[in-house]
Amino acid sequence: MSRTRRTFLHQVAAFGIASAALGRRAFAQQMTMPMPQSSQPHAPQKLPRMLHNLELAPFVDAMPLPAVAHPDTNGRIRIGMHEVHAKLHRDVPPTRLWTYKAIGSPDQSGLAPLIEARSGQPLHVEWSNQLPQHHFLPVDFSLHGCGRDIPEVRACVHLHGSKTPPDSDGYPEDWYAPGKSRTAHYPLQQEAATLWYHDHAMGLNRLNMYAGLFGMAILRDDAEAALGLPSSKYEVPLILFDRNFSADGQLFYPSSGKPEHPWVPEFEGDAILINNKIRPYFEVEPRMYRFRLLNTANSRFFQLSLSAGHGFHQIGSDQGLLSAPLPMKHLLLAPAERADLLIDFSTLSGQKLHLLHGALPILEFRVANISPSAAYSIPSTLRQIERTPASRVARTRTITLDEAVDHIGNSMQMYLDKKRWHEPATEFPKLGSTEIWEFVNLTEDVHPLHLHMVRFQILDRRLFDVFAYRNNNGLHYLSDALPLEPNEMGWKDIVQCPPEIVTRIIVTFDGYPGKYLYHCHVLEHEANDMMRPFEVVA
Ligand SMILES: [Cu+2]
Repeated sequence: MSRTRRTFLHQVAAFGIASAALGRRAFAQQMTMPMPQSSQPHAPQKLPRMLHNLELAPFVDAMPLPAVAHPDTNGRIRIGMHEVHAKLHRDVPPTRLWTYKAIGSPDQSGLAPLIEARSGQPLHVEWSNQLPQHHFLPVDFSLHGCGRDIPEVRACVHLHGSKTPPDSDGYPEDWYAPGKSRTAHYPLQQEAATLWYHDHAMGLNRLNMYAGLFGMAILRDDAEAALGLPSSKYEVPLILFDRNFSADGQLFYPSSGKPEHPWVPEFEGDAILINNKIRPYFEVEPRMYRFRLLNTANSRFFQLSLSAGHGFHQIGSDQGLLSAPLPMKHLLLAPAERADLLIDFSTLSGQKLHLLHGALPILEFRVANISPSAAYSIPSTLRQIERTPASRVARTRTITLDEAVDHIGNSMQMYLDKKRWHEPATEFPKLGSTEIWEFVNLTEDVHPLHLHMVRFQILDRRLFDVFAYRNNNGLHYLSDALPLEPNEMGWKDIVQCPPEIVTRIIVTFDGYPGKYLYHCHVLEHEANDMMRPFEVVA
């Protein structure tokens, strides 16, 4: 049994069922901060001298906030993709990044603008690719859709969590080269939620996003505004991710050591960044705040808590508000997941509070030494969330999550339903119909699966007999349905699928007909080849 596998089992025993749904690598990531050497399953790679991020002084940089991009009176915004050099820590030289910024903006922070939008008000974004002609991270030309016969730098933008017609959704093959732009039309006929935008170019997006091509978009509606939640400067985006740096402060992305196939199955960086600063501080007043959390890491799951056992309330997840606030002490945030939190600093005048990932403080809240603001009472209910009834289900699809390994167990490729991206679509849900999709995880990883265009509800998870399934003896369950985490009961667009478990979601294909996709949001998995088309048919 591998060390990480044992770690997983010990953790399951220690944390009980709440943590059993997390899986092997999520646990491994909580337990260790691996250096990039550990991510190289093949020949040793010649490493540059690395920056030891954990030796950098923490909390020396103020956490910046993204510039806000409001649409003009016609609902239009123009955003370019640019290379910048940004200071990510006081003691680290400027780092080359690729970022989005409003066209004409002198912003060199590398922090993409926060798009503010209204439910039901169409948004039109011109996305302009003004990136260099060559990539500065190790492109794997052997991945399909990634050959040497096409431009080396390609981009396309997906507004994650949006219900968007297919021609504006950022289909991975709809990429365009530097010097070109596209205007996407987002009807935004959906409820308030924390959305985000990021690159989705075929075979490249794990590198483009590692380079910095992501940003947050907040969709608001009247129902949410009527709740009187903390707003303006008391509502704060927290965009979390991890990176590795070479000693000169440049991004380091590991390689397998095989020049013809540098892809790695996943890896974690030892530097944790929030809003583009390594372990920053943030000054707050002694009062209630609302934080919009987003995990934009390639592979890392964040296990978050506050220091000194301080609690918080989760009020929203991927697709907007929960039905009621949940008092919590720990939050697991998979890649691409969002969490909307309320944190009360009103009893902490003059004190410090830390946001932790595992045992590591990653953000220092400095509470002003002033009298607390008037008490804020959290609304007891947030919105009605009707559970989608099983009677509405037109069909159930069973989809396996698969991994191919070489003779010594190195991951070579991952699949959905044993098929690759370029094979023809096999899922054709009818527009407006409701289906159950059950994900049978035959791998050792947790896969955060994402469906484009739709929101869904998580139904349940059950342990199953992997050995019997592999030997064509059918699906034999080894447990009853495991209880969902209470914060999984809202509308979602990411579902964590742990190993050796069947995870079921119920989804209504409301929206638009056409070609979409679903994929694992561990970006290395997605690139090779855990991504499949599906087509909504009218
Ligand atoms: Cu995955």
